[in-house]
Amino acid sequence: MATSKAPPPSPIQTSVGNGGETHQTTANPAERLTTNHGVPLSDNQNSLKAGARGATLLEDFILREKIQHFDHERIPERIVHARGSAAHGYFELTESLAQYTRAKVLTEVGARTEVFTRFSTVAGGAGSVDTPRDVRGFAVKLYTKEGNWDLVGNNIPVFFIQDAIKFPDLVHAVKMEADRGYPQAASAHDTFWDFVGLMPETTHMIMWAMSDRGIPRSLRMIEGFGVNTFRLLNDKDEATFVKFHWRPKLGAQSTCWDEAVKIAGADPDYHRRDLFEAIDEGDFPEWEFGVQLLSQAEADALPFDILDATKVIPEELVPIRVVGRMVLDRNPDNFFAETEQAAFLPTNMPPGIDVSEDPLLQGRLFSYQDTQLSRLGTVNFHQLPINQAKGCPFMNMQRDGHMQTQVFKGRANYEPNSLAEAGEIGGPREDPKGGFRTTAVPLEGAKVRLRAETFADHYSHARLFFRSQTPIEQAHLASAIVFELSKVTLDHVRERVLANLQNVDAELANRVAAGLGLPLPKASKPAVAAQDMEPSPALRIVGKYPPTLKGRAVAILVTEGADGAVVEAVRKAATAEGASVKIIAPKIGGVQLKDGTQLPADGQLAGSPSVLFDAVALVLSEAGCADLLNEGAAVDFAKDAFGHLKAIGYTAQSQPLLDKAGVVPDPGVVDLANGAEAFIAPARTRQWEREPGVRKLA
Ligand code: HDE
Repeated sequence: MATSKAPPPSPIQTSVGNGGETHQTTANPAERLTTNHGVPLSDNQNSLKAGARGATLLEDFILREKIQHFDHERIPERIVHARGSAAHGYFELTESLAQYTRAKVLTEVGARTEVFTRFSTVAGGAGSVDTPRDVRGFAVKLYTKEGNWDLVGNNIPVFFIQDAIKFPDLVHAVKMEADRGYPQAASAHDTFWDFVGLMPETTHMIMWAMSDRGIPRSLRMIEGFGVNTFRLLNDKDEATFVKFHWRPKLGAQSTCWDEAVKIAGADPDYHRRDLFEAIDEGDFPEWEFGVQLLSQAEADALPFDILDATKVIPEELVPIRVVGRMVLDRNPDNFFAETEQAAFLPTNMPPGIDVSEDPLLQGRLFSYQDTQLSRLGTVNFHQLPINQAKGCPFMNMQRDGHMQTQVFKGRANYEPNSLAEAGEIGGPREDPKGGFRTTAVPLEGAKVRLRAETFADHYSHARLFFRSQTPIEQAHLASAIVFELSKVTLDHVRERVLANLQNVDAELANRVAAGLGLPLPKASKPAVAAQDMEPSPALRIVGKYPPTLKGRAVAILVTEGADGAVVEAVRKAATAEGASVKIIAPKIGGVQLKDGTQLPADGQLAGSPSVLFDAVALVLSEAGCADLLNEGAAVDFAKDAFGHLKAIGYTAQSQPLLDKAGVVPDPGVVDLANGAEAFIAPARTRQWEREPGVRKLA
């Protein structure tokens, strides 16, 4: 039994007897509630009525103002990337790129630039869950000294389509189907795979999205990519092509599909909570910032077109130079004001950074500004605190419009003007040397609606990706396609995808067909036959992330009479390695340990399934374990931990629960009598070798 503590003192100080409630009042002008226009309120509990039991009066402007504000509290959610969470932090340059760019943010080594970074899913609405199979958005707003730089990327370095004109079709196809309004946040349905089958250019991105990268373990464990090719422009106006990369210190890590599905129910806010809590506890997520740089000649020598966003530049061909880092160290104060109102624009670039002719990027240059107008409702959205340039002033002759918050002085709202000559305010002027300049790209050719021939190869890079994966990842990828196509109801859609997959890799197509239990149709005819490229191990996740407990969560399941010394040993060892440790008990009040001391619980068993943790220790008493044998949540706790390839530490008294859950011995199932360290070693990673014994993969 939990010892009863006195409840914390109530903040409520006075009672005014309005129906028995109590509430705080104040006479201090600095503390008092007011209307939006500053009129102090005497009563925030009761509307104005004709008699205590009478109808409410229209006269009640206080009620009307409050309700009306509430009625308008929502703004349109983002059309894509609606669900997201964000944090503040800083970017620090560690190596100068002055040879390539004049952007101060990339040349001033050691300087810190404030950032606001928003992570998101793509397909679901703002209220959807955090763990669907989906691409993750990785949008960074850097408040540089020369204006905001928004690097609006994803956790996958390529995209589904080559030309922005297909974006509305792609998004319509993946979002909920138009007539039925479902499925929410899921690509496993007819219209998405219909689009995929008909648009072979999606194939490479499909490989990535169906790989484990589509189901990340944490937002702190995703890579980020600028995706589109950009240019850097130096003092001499010489241009260099550039690809931008973010690499998480914790390594890119994923969940298992079955786990991701269960997390969606157990904690729809899994990623959001993880990010918020980590930052709150001072465990700041960090990424390396890297660039791939290419001259025009180097780009021309590649066997693919760097303007095609469905292509990846393998690190083995053009190495990533790590030149900086980003640390997120502060949670937003207010979700709406900051995360929701943040407006990212790929057009936000300081002088020295420029776009390329990538037709996807070219479309993005229009779309984001346009979206912000519809979401935020005014051309003045750049004045919202989260969007305002912080590293430098912003000034021009743009005036007026909805929600103008600046009060300009003087008559000069046009440029050029000579009012300064008369002693009046003249206003800002151009800076031909320091201002933004566009790369002088030579133009040629006729005005056409055409896809470049250099964009025609849709399969070589998909093949490169698949063949670069470890066998474990290949099996996950094939199984994900089987899962998704099994949700498709139209035979011809499945067949078309199977026909295309053969151009990627015959073995992959065969495995998917076998997983579906369907014959393999004839291969489709590609516009250009796929080439074999040198596999790129850098494209894997498995084997790349560091074996560590940092950023990982460990649960210790306890019952009444559990051995406190074992609990303490596991807690100490895991905490020392950087894990966040939670005590899970049948009741939230905690348990009384064998030695009579009370152990408070962080979570109640039914609400804290093992899917929420990376490794679990079962420290049960004999009686406690016997009791849990009839508790489905406890059996699932052990069964899922095993099925999701997690390390399981156990005490001898906990063995019956392991037996009931079908947990069989392997190197990841550790008797805690061998010491907590023996459990920590396998807890640093997943037990991939266990997988063939627990699930059938394609
Ligand atoms: Fe976006 N995208 N996008 N996108 N995108 C939006 O802008 C668009 C693309 C990305 O956290 C929208 O403010 C077009 C690639 C992120 O607020 C919209 C095309 C990449 C975010 C839009 C693309 C992205 C968005 C919706 C094809 C990776 C969330 C809300 C040409 C490099 C930013 C908004 C945030 C958001 C348009 C393709 C990343 C509709 C037309 C490629 C991370 O304007």
